[in-house]
Amino acid sequence: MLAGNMREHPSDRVDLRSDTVTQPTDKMRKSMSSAPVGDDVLGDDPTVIELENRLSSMLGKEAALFVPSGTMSNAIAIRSHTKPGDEIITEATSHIYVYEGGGFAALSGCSVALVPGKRGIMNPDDVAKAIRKENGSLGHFPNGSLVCVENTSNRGGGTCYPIETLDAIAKVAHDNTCAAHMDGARLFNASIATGISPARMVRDYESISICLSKGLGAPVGSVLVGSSDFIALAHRWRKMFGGGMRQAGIIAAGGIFALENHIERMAEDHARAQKLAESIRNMEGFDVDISTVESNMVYVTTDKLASEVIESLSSKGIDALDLGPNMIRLVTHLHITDEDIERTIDAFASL
Ligand code: TLP
Repeated sequence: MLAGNMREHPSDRVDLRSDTVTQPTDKMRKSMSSAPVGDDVLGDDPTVIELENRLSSMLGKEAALFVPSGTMSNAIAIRSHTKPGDEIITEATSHIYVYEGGGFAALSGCSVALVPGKRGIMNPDDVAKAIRKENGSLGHFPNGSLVCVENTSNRGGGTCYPIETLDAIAKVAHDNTCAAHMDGARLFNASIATGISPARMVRDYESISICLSKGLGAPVGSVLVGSSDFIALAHRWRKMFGGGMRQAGIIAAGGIFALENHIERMAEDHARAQKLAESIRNMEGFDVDISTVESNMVYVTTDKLASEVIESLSSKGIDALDLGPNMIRLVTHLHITDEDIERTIDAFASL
């Protein structure tokens, strides 16, 4: 299955920094260039409407909203579910906490209760312990009102939540009158890795954010999915956050193409990440916790400074990210071929 894969985007470099680096393929560009468009702020763009309808039905929900980025999608979800002074509950290394500029505080006026995760995965009991309520605290506590779950977990290593854990966390949230939001930036990776349908995974979640511009390989955009009432509220916040786009069908078409053509192939990205991980973990000076390699990411710990390793890799044509003093992340995606994996393994071996 892995053999004979062609690089869609010609480059003499192997770019493993993120799955966000993909370029639209020729076929995707063609579908974008011929997409019918309209003014989506006026609700007129047929391609945006088609994308939203497809994703809401794929996830078994009523409605969806196309937004410019995963960060905005999470921000709109948080703003729609909470009031200023509320608290969100999320895993300590989650994207919402670590990488969104503190948007939950600045844009929603929320504090955060952090749950320690194992490989980025929260335990339902720890989520329950982290939920605080104003009621009964003589006004001391904020109101925990939203539990956020990231699947796959990026900093966890691209790890996938077991379905029982997803269900149990949503139950804990609901038993404590909290909403449950899923940052499903890489939900389709989780689905391919676990064999569980996206609709089943998100069954008990009120809102889900899906990124089109990561493993799916579209150039721009995310989609927030939920009930009709929730999406009506989210639509208002998208307006206020400045995320309404006019003839957005031209980019939504890339998302539709990706949903039709790029989901099943993620299995190849996962197999290539596995190959990378297994080869690098046996090399002196490097280690990989293989139990975290469940999808398209490999986090490598290094004896040397990660920034130095990145520089040496770069001189050999391999691009990676240092995400800590001794931590390097490699992410496989649409443009990474078997030859690229061999080249990367050789580059690590020569360091
Ligand atoms: N993640 C990016 C960086 O910001 C770290 C990456 O290269 O992995 N949720 C999750 C789980 C994400 O990993 C990301 C992006 C987002 C949300 C935000 O998406 P964008 O970049 O579209 O705002």
